[in-house]
Amino acid sequence: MTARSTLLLAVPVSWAGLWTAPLAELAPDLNIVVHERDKYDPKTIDYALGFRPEPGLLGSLPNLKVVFSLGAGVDGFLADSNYPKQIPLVRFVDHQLSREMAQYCVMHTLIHHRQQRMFDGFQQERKWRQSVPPRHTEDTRVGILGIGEIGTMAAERLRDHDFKMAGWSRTRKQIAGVESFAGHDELAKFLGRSDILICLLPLTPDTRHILNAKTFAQLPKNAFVINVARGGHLKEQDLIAAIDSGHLSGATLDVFETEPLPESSPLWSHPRITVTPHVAAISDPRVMAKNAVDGIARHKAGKPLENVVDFTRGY
Ligand code: NDP
Ligand code: OXD
Repeated sequence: MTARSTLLLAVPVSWAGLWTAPLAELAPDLNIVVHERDKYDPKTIDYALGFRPEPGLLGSLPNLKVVFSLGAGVDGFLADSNYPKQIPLVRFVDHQLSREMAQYCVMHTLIHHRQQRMFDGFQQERKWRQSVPPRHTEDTRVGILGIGEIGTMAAERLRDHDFKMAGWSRTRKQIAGVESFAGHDELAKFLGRSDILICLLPLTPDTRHILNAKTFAQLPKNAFVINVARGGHLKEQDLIAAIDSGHLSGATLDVFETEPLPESSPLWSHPRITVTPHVAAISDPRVMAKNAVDGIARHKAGKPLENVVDFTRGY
């Protein structure tokens, strides 16, 4: 790194240490300031790194050059109506993150497919029950909404477990063993063939509340839903109603409209819903720090940045 630049870390102060240490180690010449912990002049900030920065913050930095997201999803930035869209926003794309996400999808697909929660119940009751109707993997159709970086890896790994795979995206894909459905015109057909539906879409105005009563009605009876993308994709009351009516067999949810999920939420205790606290993938802060340091070096060298968000698409 040539001239000394300043990076603003826009994360809760109690978490900041996770990134300041690897950033300082990887880029000793980089000046690091933590929002709400350190005093700083907004004019001195060249780069910013964060996940859900407070609205208006990034727009108040007159010399900001690049923003780096700590997450793959950038809805936390785009929710800020004052986000400075002339400044490139780089999202986090990482093999390890995709692998953990794919693992979560495989694990919860298998837990459902192999009826593990039912066996957990039998164990609680000390019941030895072998007379369980088999489910044939080749006949079980898994559909992934969003077949990007993470969705593609999840689809390939589930395909390798012999599930019948399909993906839905804006543009047509060619992935061996994964049927491609593209655009709104093909959504109903895609849903109609999805016994297990996994949401891996970015949260944008087009995809908000895509997991709603109409969508659930288009799924086959007894379909199962896994939402691992954003809570804003799901209408929680519609999901509960579709499960309670007997149309859906259940759901696994890692993300919620309000996080942390309030103690009063009925999702916690629903017998057919599994809740995890937004932990499908926990990225290594060192990898995240390296991503930002490499991006800063590219920017300084005048090289094109990678994984830049397209503000017109919203992801
Ligand atoms: P990508 O941008 O690589 O992929 C997004 C996919 O969604 C693409 O296939 C894209 O289509 C498709 N898509 C977007 N908008 C539409 C639309 N309107 N209609 C149809 N398809 C659409 O994202 P990632 O795979 O990297 O990440 C996906 C999401 O996963 C993140 O945005 C984040 O919300 C979530 N996530 C959750 C984590 C967790 O711990 N729970 C951790 C990491 C990510 P096309 O390919 O045609 O552009
Ligand atoms: C992400 C996340 O978007 O952790 O990376 O949710």
